[in-house]
Amino acid sequence: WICLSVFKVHIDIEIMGDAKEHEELHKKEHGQADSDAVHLKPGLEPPPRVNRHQQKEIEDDNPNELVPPYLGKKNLKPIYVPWSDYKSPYLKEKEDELHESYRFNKYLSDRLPLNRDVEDTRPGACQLQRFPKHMGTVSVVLIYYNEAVSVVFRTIYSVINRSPRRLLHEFVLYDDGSVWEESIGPMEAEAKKVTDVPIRYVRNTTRGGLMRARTSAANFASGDILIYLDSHCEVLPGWLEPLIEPIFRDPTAVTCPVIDTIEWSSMDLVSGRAPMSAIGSYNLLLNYNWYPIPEAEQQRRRAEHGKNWAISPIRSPAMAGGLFAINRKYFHDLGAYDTKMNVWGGENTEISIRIWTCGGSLLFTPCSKVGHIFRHGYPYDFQGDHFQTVLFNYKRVAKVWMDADEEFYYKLRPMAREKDVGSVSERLNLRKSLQCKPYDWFVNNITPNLVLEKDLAHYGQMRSVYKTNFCIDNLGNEYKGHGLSIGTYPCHPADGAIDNQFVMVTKGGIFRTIDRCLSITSRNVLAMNHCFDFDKTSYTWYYNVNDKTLVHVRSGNCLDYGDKDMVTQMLVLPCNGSAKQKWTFTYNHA
Ligand code: LR7
Ligand code: MN
Repeated sequence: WICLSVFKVHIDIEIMGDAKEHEELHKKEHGQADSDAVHLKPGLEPPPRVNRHQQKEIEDDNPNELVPPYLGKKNLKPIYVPWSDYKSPYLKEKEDELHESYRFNKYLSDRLPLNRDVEDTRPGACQLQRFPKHMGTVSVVLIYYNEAVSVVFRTIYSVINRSPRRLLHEFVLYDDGSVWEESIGPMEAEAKKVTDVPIRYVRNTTRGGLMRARTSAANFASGDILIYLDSHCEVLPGWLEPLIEPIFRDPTAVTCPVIDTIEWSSMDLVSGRAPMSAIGSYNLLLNYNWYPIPEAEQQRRRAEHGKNWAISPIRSPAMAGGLFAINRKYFHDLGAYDTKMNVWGGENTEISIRIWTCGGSLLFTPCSKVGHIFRHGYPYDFQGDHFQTVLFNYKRVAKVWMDADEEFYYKLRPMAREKDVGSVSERLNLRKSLQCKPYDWFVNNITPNLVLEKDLAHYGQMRSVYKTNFCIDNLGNEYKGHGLSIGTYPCHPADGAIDNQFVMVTKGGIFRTIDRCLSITSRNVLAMNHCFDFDKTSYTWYYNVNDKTLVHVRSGNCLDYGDKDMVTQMLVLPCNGSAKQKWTFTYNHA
């Protein structure tokens, strides 16, 4: 089959068998034809899924051959952005100006080689692994909106240079209707000189948001496995084989690489923002976060993987969202994405719950690492208020997937209750037809951090009687680690986002924030812990509605305000009846 790339000019591209379906879907979603730059030619037979490189190798191969991971090419002659002035003196003003729009150092990116080397920072044992030589072929799918072309192509070059050719089927480059014009034509012409991996370029005329873009882009792919990457990544040596091996063994496995940080300012690749000792999950407000690997999961890995257990795949409740590999057919069977979600956010939670409850599994693969530019803000608008757009998507997740916990979510996020999010019947039907397990199963078996007694006795903001304008507040420490202290802060307006001040006392005596359980240290300091795998001997509390004290049951002591206005640490002290030890909650249930 012929593979053509598309510049901004009109060129016919031959796409796979489901072109018609794709067009239909697109019309339904956008009420118009797909794109003016791409002219679809429906009704063609799908191409054979084995590329000719693979074909040739299969012919002269021992089919059972095991091979080491491909570590890639190094010290290549640098390739630069064709129109770049990378040799001219560095202009600080230019750098600042571009940073303003792109929210990362685009000026520097445009001057750095597109095919730069990166170190293999994986554990040493990763290089000793052996993989089946043929595990199917991969379509690398990049969607983007207002992205700097230099980072898109640095992503592409990194994949080309660090993946064995036999496994690469194509790139799908899907421009989600960018309004900043930077032509990819000359870049693509350069890339063609060093690779024959097809680059399928598709340009949507209107912005669909990342859920619709990823769903639509998948219809242009024909490899066995889809690998989604954000359009500002660089893969590390040996990234591909460990990422796709679990899918080769089980097509319902979905895998995520370990994510390294490409710093937005220096463009340096730094190991370990999301350490390989983490799982992904989300908190009670559905925000994604990293958590330590539960002890039970470590035991499973030790039992199943022997001496190399430390580099074995980790079962993770959720994915961050942008970087993952999935069998292409499985992606479609599983219902792609909820295409009624908008712009950004929530799709990661949705697909994660769907994977687990509908019979699949989600794995983090420690030997596969990919760098990602954590930008310094967003280079695009959220088609409305950022918070409200994300809330819309989250509520759709709650309505479709969370059963009775939908109500619990509204308790914590009252603003979501009245929000109109349109019909979710299509997604509910999907859930039914896939015979997915209940949300409770997910909570009890997959997400240790969400296991929680849902009967709340007292919750909302916890206000001091001693200083009535001050509330208990996690001071943003919640996401910083384990055992961190919690303090007080001026109370936020109750009808706003009070996330940092939301606390609960359950009927069983658990005192917690949105994401952490509260206990006391040996020095009687109130501290935040992950709600699993921690010493639970000192975590039971009792709120006395009559004298308004919060009593730490084992010691019999009371939570005390302390002596400053705004405290960053709180103690439990012998109860003394003073106003410093009196508190009120927004809501109390008998
Ligand atoms: O309207 C849009 N159309 C798009 O095509 C908005 C975005 N996009 C593209 C965009 O160009 C990018 O390639 O979608 C991709 C993701 O957008 P980012 O890079 O602005 O998102 P992010 O990296 O800040 O956000 C993370 O969470 C999102 C939740 O919806 C997505 O799942 C992102 O893919 C996800 N990124 C990662 O998981 C990378 C690692 C994060 C960590 C740790
Ligand atoms: Mn990103």
